[in-house]
Amino acid sequence: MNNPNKKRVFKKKVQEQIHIPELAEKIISGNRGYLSKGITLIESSAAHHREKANELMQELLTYTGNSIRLGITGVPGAGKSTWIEAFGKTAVSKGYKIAVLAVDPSSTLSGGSILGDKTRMEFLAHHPDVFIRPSPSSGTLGGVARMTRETILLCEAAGYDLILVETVGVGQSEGIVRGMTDFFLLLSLTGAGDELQGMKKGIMELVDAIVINKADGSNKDQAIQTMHDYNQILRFLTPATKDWKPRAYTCSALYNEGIEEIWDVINHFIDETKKNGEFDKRRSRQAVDWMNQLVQIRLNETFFDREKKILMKNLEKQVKQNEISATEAVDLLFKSNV
Ligand SMILES: Nc1nc2c(ncn2[C@@H]2O[C@H](COP(=O)(O)OP(=O)(O)OP(=O)(O)O)[C@@H](O)[C@H]2O)c(=O)[nH]1
Ligand SMILES: [Mg+2]
Repeated sequence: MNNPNKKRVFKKKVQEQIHIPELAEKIISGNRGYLSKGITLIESSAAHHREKANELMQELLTYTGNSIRLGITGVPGAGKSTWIEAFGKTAVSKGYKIAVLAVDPSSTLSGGSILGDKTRMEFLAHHPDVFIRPSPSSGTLGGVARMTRETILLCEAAGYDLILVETVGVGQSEGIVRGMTDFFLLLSLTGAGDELQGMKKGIMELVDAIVINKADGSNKDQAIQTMHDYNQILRFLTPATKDWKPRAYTCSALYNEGIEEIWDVINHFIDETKKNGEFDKRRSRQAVDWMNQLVQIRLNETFFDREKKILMKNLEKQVKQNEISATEAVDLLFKSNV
């Protein structure tokens, strides 16, 4: 007779018995199933899985780094997924193996993932040289950032040499994706006049190129005008990458126009920055920044256990009501051994 409990115990055992060197070997050999397993391990919040995940990252470290990491941002509906489909098609035809990842801030709230959707990426979704992984759907944005960074490394170890990371341009997530990519692209639309006024200067100083999408049909002339407007503004901003002047371009992701031009721009950027050392400098800087952020995360995790969090909430109330000073509250927090 089937005993469901027995089944459950068995499944649990299998999960516990992750043999990291074997998993690493399978990932390096390019096995997609094992790559997915590795990513699932990385996305697990269980403490013993964290240890295993760290072990896996260590095993794979020497196989990582050998890719172009490309970040793409833009408002919802700008055409990011359609653009990735068109750009990815070009990349695949040139022999690249590509991984498409997403950082979706809303997924941490809703538990669902709207990005990295395969419906707009029909061609890529069915191509053997393409690996698509939607945004992790749990945890804080910081947690999602960690998972995505580690997923990039896993994909590189599996032989993917072009990594695309998509994010909605609605705030913090752009900075996070900029911090893990070599080239950062803003996909924009025409009629962005208001946007240009108050803009969003912050985001324009993060980008290496701006692409006005949907430059087709009756929208084409306006797209060209918008491109000129953006170019005017870009001239006065601090570039994100030393010795690189970000420019605006137009394209139609839907009709596959202007994609090759952007391909050339990105390649030119990679060549130039590799030559002048900025490519490696950025990667090193990102690794050190990342280490610092991990220290913060680890400090937070180890310091703030459940009891400390409760104490913190109580102390916050007391500070708010002026019953104790902020300094006194911090003192109590550090002295307490709850
Ligand atoms: N005319 C035209 N329509 C486009 C173009 N690119 C995308 N679209 C359309 O714009 C809509 C949104 O495209 P998506 O690729 O889903 O946009 P997105 O930025 O990924 O959207 P979110 O994932 O929701 O943030 C779809 O209906 C596309 O068909 C283009 O170049 N020209
Ligand atoms: Mg999309």
